[in-house]
Amino acid sequence: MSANPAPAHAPDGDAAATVSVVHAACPHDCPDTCAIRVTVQGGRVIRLQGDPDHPPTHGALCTKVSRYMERIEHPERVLTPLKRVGPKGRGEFVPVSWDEALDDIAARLRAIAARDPQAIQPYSYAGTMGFVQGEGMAARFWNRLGASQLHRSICAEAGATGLAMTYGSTVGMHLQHFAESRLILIWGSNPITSSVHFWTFAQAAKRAGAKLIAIDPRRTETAEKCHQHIALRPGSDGALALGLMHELIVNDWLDHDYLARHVEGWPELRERALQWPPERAAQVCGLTPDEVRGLAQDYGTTAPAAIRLNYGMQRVHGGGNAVRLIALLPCLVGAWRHRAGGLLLSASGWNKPVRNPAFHQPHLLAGRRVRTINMATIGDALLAQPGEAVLDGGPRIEALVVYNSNPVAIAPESARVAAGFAREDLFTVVLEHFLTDTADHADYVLPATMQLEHVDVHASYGHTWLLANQPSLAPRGQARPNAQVFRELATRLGFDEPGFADDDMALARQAFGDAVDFDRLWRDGWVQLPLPEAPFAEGGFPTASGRARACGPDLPLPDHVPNHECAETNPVLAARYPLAMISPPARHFLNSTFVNVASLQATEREPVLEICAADAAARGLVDGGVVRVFNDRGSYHCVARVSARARRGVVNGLGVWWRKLGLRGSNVNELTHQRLTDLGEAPCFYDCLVEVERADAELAPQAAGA
Ligand SMILES: Nc1nc2c(c(=O)[nH]1)N[C@H]1C(S)=C(S)[C@@H](COP(=O)(O)OP(=O)(O)OC[C@H]3O[C@@H](n4cnc5c(=O)[nH]c(N)nc54)[C@H](O)[C@@H]3O)O[C@H]1N2
Ligand SMILES: Nc1nc2c(c(=O)[nH]1)N[C@H]1C(S)=C(S)[C@@H](COP(=O)(O)OP(=O)(O)OC[C@H]3O[C@@H](n4cnc5c(=O)[nH]c(N)nc54)[C@H](O)[C@@H]3O)O[C@H]1N2
Ligand code: SF4
Ligand SMILES: [Mo]
Repeated sequence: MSANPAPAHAPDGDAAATVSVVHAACPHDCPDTCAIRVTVQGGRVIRLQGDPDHPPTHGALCTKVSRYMERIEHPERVLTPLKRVGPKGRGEFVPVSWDEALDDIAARLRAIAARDPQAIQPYSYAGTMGFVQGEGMAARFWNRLGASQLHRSICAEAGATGLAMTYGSTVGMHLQHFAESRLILIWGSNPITSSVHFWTFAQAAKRAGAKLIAIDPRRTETAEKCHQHIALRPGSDGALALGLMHELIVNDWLDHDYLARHVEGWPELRERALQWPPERAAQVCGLTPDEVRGLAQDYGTTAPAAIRLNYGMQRVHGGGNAVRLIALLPCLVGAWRHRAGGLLLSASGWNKPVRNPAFHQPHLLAGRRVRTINMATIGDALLAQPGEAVLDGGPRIEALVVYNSNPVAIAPESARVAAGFAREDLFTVVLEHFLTDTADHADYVLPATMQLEHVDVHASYGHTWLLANQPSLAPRGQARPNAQVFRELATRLGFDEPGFADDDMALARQAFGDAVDFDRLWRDGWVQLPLPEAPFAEGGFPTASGRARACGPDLPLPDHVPNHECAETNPVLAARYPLAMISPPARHFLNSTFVNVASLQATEREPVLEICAADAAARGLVDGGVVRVFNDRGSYHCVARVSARARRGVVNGLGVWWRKLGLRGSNVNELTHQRLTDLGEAPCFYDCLVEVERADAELAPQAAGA
């Protein structure tokens, strides 16, 4: 069974001279989902560029993906199946054949499934966002097996849940219309790092005279290029939104007609907001009352005003409520009336109607109700005994199959995650490109293809185009697409339903429903979804009532919810660990992807903790010195950067390094915890108290990576 059509040109005969251009899509977990043009000659990629015709991409790829060939041709890429020979976590393997690996894996899974298939746990996220190599064949396999489900909460669930409660779906403004906004609040987002194509539109607006304001505890690359930076405390965004509403009300900067016709629960929300004068909001946020007033004035008196909200602000206890409050701001001022006004957190709801609901073949579950494990608490789940709530009434986890994710590095409280992965009685399979921290714990590592080597189709959570990814290279070594691996396991387990015979092209064809002309998508590389320009100019939110929702009989009013770890909720802890730590992405990594690409690692140099001069001086820390960052969960060694990027009382531990490439085999998630957000049961990476001390004597910086 062949998974891929032949790549554009194999290196034989005439083809060696032929130059062809192939449509690809960037697979990474990034709102920009760029269209890529791959120029191939003689089986080799001679050029990789952003598609100049695709409006969001406009010909440019970010620094990371411009280096894609370094990742594809990386000397440490896994090219054969590997079987563990050393202790878990040590990364000691021997090569084995695909048949040996798959036969053994199938036998082990069959034996566990005979007792209870729910003891088998898939663990995957958005290493690739492709529909085919994501859950395309995998979900069918898990459904048929009756394996445990996974709540894919690691990134966006608090915000997405809050947004959908407010608007009815994860929908918002169109990316390209930000270019026409007069005011842009860049809220909990660092687009120069994480969404550089949005930044291009924001800069166009800036050149045309728009004011840009960053709302972010960290003085990011983006914040320093905005006209103003509001450096609030992590987890205080809900309070800021309420303070802004207070000012919009008392100054009557409201669109009464919009509120009356298109918002449910406005009288109740108004009452709550009136309890939040700027002084109160400022106190919670660590700002001055004038900063709150000034921001409200800008927002209340400039049209069209747009908010680029992003997921950085919802990785705290109150992240869901904060998104609900912020999402209501454009309704107060009627910003939705203009196509360049409103808010964008996620655009993924726009493509929901064209996704094929039968794609994952839920009928294969055949009525079985299976338990769900939250990926945010995988550490606890792996260490739990039956009966503990984290196992959702199911059995102990006996087998784990990881693909498109690196949980040992990226999941919170990584000491617990690593301890779980180290369990001798756990059978672990990891589909990967590299020996990541997670793969080091596997019983089998299976070599996966990269984006230029396989078929896929993509949608975006930052824009409204669908993209095709045609293969342009033959797989390196013995690498196989994820979908092919699950198909072959299905065959070995005797799953003979027709869905398991679909090859990758068939899967690509099925991912979207009939509303999408697949042949056109495949030929052109991308198609735009037909959508209204100013979607909520006349209300029409995808809620039951068509109105945006502040509250209702089934929906309590949103409120400021303080962090799990802060002086307000836990003064004893805050006395011992007085610094709030956030861990936003380093610019040249994408989560833990690219950390092992030499040129990008060289740019980031070493794992760092940004700390302001006053907090550093109080602890005798010097710029460039090694520090120990710690709390009751563990210690993390990194290099101090005494920097104005950090505000007083907040330290920035840029993520997410591979543990084994860090200074002492740990990364920033050594310090984060597994408690969850108010909505969506998501992790609280940026809700974390720590203390810092010098550790130069313990470890010199030169020892990094040794
Ligand atoms: N280069 C690069 N690009 C990426 C990623 C990456 O790792 N590297 N990750 C990708 C992924 S998975 C995602 S989900 C998106 C994320 O997209 P964004 O959320 O836009 O990405 P970040 O750059 O993490 O920006 C989050 C910002 O929120 C700030 N922040 C932290 N806590 C708070 C808070 O409580 N309130 C407010 N207002 N701000 C806060 C951080 O300082 C940071 O600057 O980016 C994607 N793009
Ligand atoms: N402290 C802290 N922790 C965080 C965050 C943070 O800001 N701070 N961010 C969080 C967020 S927003 C997210 S989304 C998560 C992300 O966490 P993950 O989804 O685990 O993302 P990555 O770390 O990029 O790991 C993806 C892995 O998938 C692999 N991969 C890519 N493509 C393929 C493929 O086609 N096949 C196979 N088999 N493998 C593939 C890559 O090699 C890589 O190792 O991390 C979270 N963790
Ligand atoms: S990571 Fe984001 S910005 Fe970079 S190429 Fe991919 S989609 Fe574009
Ligand atoms: Mo994410």
